[in-house]
Amino acid sequence: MSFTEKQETLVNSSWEAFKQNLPSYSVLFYTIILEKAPAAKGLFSFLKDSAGVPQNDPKLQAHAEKVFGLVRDSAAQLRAKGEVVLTDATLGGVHVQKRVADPHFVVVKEALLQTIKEVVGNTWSDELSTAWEVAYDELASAIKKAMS
Ligand code: HEM
Ligand code: ISQ
Repeated sequence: MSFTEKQETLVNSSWEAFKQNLPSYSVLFYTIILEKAPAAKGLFSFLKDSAGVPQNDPKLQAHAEKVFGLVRDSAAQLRAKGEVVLTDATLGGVHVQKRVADPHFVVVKEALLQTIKEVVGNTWSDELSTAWEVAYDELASAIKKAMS
């Protein structure tokens, strides 16, 4: 099934809500990732030297915003042309260098979906969740392809 206008709208509106409170949602995102994969802490330059997840770190926020923003872009691309083409040619190399593997992509996906669930509160729906999931999966496979 192709990515619908409704799905793109659902992703866009929750992306806007995510950005409204970036400081707290970005901390939530990393906190969930580290709960699921404690060893991932050492991978991130902006996490490895701090005790927990730094609460007011512009770099951490910018990285989280970039990840969610790329998933949002992926939704727009799926809607416009039915496929995701990486706009950042360095994305494969960065993740190869950090030795990111398939199970990590599952962890980041679950953390992203749990964060969005928190962002949208009682407007959460299966349809919204599926829209983010599809956009993430297509982006993740484009990154994995660039890694191989
Ligand atoms: C770096 C995006 C999946 C770990 C980056 C960068 C981007 C990015 C844009 C460049 C630096 C930045 O601006 O943040 C994504 C997207 C993903 C994804 C869109 C999934 C669709 C993963 C996964 C892991 C991971 C699964 C493993 C836990 C890292 C690390 C860096 C990085 C460790 C280097 C961060 C640093 O500068 O210290 N990623 N990534 N990424 N990514 Fe990912
Ligand atoms: C993956 N790649 C880059 C940045 C990230 C930030 C948070 C969680 C996962 C990430």
